[in-house]
Amino acid sequence: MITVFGRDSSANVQAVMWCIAELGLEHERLDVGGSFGGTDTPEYRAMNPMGLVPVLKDGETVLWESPTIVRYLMREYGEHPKDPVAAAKIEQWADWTRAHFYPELIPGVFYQLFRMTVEQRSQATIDKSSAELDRLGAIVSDAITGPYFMGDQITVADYALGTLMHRYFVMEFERGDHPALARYYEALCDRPAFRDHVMKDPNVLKVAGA
Ligand SMILES: N[C@@H](CCC(=O)N[C@@H](CS)C(=O)NCC(=O)O)C(=O)O
Repeated sequence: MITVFGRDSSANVQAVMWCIAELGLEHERLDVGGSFGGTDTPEYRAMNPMGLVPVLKDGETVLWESPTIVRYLMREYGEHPKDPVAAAKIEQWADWTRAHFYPELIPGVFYQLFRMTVEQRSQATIDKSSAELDRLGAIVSDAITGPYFMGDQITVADYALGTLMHRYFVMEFERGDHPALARYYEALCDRPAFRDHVMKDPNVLKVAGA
């Protein structure tokens, strides 16, 4: 039995839950983190020294860092290439997403619009990240072979980028015009597992005064 520790409003938890649902794995998810708390206990810190969500427990195996969890699940229960070159071609885009797209979208735009009051907000930060997301959007648009990132199959690159697409498209900010990204998001929205686990209302995370 798989247990996921993490509130379902977290994009990192959502990536793991989407993967579990796509793979049809039996599981339970426990509300931990955010307003639920539970991450400061010695027991939780023994599982994840960072005290963050998600944590995955699969039998005796305990893992944290959502991209690592997704890779583990795909290798153990799904389809992830055994060929090192084929695997690297997919993983480089998953890593690119975390290294480049995520910091601009989440700290650069989402934190500004949802986690800060209007007074704390820096429009200059949002504008800088929006411009960078436009540049990155053009780069990744050329890489998406469709309907999913790497073609017909959902891969670890989708769990990285696809999860972010929901916030990218529902947040109100200056998005560049990237039809390939819009088509990609539409294809994901047709998947029940994506709808159930990723298409959550981010407004629940809005602080008062945001
Ligand atoms: N790199 C980590 C980041 C984990 C992370 O920052 N989790 C956030 C939620 S998205 C968290 O635990 N925040 C504190 C909390 O929810 O209590 C991962 O991908 O798993």
